[in-house]
Amino acid sequence: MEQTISPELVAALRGARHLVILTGAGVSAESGVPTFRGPMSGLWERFEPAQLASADAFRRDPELVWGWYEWRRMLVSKAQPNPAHLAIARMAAKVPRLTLVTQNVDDLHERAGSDNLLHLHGSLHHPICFACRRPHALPPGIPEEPDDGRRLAPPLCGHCGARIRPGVVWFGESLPKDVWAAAAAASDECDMLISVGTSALVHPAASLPLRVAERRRPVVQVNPERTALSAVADYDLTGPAGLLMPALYEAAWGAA
Ligand code: BJW
Ligand code: ZN
Repeated sequence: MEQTISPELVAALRGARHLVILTGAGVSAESGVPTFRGPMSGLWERFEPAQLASADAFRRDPELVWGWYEWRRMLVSKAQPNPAHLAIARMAAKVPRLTLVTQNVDDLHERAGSDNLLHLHGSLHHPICFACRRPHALPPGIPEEPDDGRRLAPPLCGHCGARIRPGVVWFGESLPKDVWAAAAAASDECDMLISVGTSALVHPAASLPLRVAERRRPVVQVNPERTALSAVADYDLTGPAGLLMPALYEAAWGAA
C-alpha cells in the first residue's frame, strides 16, 4: 500500500510499546549470504535449496547435505552484519519491548548486538545427532572448505554413534515448541509488526504477520520485491533492508 515512510508510519513506530520484527534471508543478503529462493552461487548453482533442506535428502546423501551446510556455515562465519541488522539491534533500545523473530539460521543478528531473539528454524551453529538429538560441539574457528569442494562426511555422535545433522528445521519438521509459542504470543500482543526480507511463503512463520493484521494492528513490509504479504501489509516499503531499516530508525528517532 504505502510505499514511502509516511508521517503516519513514523507516528505508529514511535508510539509502539511492543514491536515485533520478523526477518528472513533477505536481511542477510547484503552481508553476502545467498537467500533461499534466489540463485545459488558457484559450486551449488545446480542445486535447489528445497532439495537439500530435508531429512530425506540427508538420509539419501548425508555427505552432500552436510557439505552444503558446512559451506554455508563457512560463508556466514566470514560475513559481517549489515546496516539492517545494526538498525534492528538499535531499535531495541528505543521501544519499551521488541521481539525479534528470525527464520534465519545465521548468527548475524546476534553479532549485530540483538539478544533474546527467537530462531524459528534453528541455527547453523548448533548441530545435533540425527538419532538421539543430543547437541554436538563443533570445533572452534571457521569451517574448512569441503575436500572435493562439495561432499563432507558428517561427524558421528559421541553418545550413540549416529550421524550428526545440522540443527535446523527442515520441511515437514516441527518448529521448536517454546520458540514458536513465544513468537505467536508476541504476535498476538504486539501493536506493530515489521516483516523484513522474507518471501512469506513458508508456514507457520508466514502466519505471524497475518495474526497481527487480523487484530487490525499495522503490518509493515520491507522487501525489494512484492511477496505473498504485499496484499496484506499496511505499509509496503520497496527496497533493500540495508537502506530502509536505517531510514526507518532515523525517521522515528533521528540519526543514530
Ligand atoms: C531482500 C533483499 C534485501 C532480497 N533486503 N529483502 C500451511 C500452508 C502451506 C504449507 C504449510 C503450512 N504449514 C506447514 C506447511 C508445510 C511447510 C511449508 O510452509 N511449505 C510451504 C513452502 C508451502 N512448512 C513446514 O514444513 C514447517 N513445519 C511445520 O509446519 O511443522 C508442522 C508439520 C509437521 C509435520 C508435517 C507437516 C507439518 C517447517 C518449515 C521449515 C523451513 N525450513 C527452511 C530451511 C531451514 C534450514 C536452512 O536454512 O537450510 O527455512 S526452508 C527455507 O525457507 C528456510 C527459510 O528460513 C525459509 C523462509 O525463507 P525466506 O527467509 O523467506 O527466504 P526466501 O529466499 O524465500 O526469500 C528472501 C526474500 O528476501 C525475498 O522476498 C527477496 O525479495 C528478499 N530480499 N534481497 C530485503 N537486500
Ligand atoms: Zn546420538
